[in-house]
Amino acid sequence: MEKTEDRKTILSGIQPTGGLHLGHLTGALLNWVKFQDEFEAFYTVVDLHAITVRQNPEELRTWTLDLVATLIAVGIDPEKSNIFIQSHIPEHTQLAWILNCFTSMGECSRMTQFKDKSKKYPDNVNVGLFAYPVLMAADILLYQADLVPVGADQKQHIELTRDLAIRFNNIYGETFKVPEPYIPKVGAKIMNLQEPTKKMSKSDQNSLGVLFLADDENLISNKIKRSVTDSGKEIKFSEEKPGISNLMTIYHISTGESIESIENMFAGKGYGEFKQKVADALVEYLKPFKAKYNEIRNNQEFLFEVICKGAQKAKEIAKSTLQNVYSKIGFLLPK
Ligand code: ATP
Ligand code: LTN
Repeated sequence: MEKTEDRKTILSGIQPTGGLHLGHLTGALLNWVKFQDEFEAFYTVVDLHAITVRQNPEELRTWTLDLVATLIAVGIDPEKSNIFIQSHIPEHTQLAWILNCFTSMGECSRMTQFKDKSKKYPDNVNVGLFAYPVLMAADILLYQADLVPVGADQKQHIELTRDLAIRFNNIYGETFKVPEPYIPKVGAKIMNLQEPTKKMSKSDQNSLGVLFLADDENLISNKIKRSVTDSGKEIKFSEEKPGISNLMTIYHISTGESIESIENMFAGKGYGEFKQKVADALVEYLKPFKAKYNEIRNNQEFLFEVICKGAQKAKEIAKSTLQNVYSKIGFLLPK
């Protein structure tokens, strides 16, 4: 699909660091699908980001292809969107280096994700982990993205991206589009079922709290039934009830029922009955995704075609932005 002047650009990324969970779907991927008709879409599997935490090479390769298949299975259409692998486009690291030189140590030190991950992996607090948000800024600014759909935890990184774009533009003249985040109203932060004040995260030690898209029906039901709920017995959406509110969000996503109508439907009913209904609804909701995933994942040739085509289009735009940046910085361009 050709880029036309009036079509805006959307870009987002996701790490190939394991199976996806429900939070990835609601916080990010459903919006990737939603916007692919209206925007020129670039969706990248950020393998360079993934290695800020130690990865097993075979696993990383497998997860990368799993993730491409997942993106297509949830509804990202490779005929409409450019799906590509970050490391296939060296311009990402090239621009990241330049942006590193415009980012202060203080800015990176303040990033919540850096602080959290440094605590989680104290033996591997590497420079890549520190500079992670600058690489993310490069991912976004290379494509002159207008909109970046992400979950709530990424807001701070997009703010840094905006600051870097504005800073660079102020010094060298208009070079980068200043992007806007898109954070959904519902589902931007799905909570861990066992610790509902913590976001669901694929790297959690206790997988009982995480609803993986690949979990089978029994496992999904079990995890929901064993989820931690709050004191009291009302099905009500409120800050004091993080466990029940999280399950209500999941029910809303699975059925389309509004939060208000869920409260009415389950007035006077107990937690046990509600959990059963949430489990049934989620199992039903995920069924078509599972069937499609299995079909696509087995067609490796198709997956490679998709990422080669995606990389071609991405390369064109990335190259042109980087050339412009090189020239503005004062690098001598080869003849
Ligand atoms: P980690 O495994 O360290 O938790 P991650 O899953 O947050 O990493 P990514 O896989 O790159 O990292 O996340 C992809 C997208 O999914 C991002 O836009 C992120 O904001 C969103 N996301 C991740 N977890 C959740 C969640 N629990 N609820 C809503 N959105 C989420
Ligand atoms: N840091 C993001 C993943 C990511 C991303 C991006 C998201 C890397 N590059 C560019 C949006 C745009 C995360 O979810 N952990």
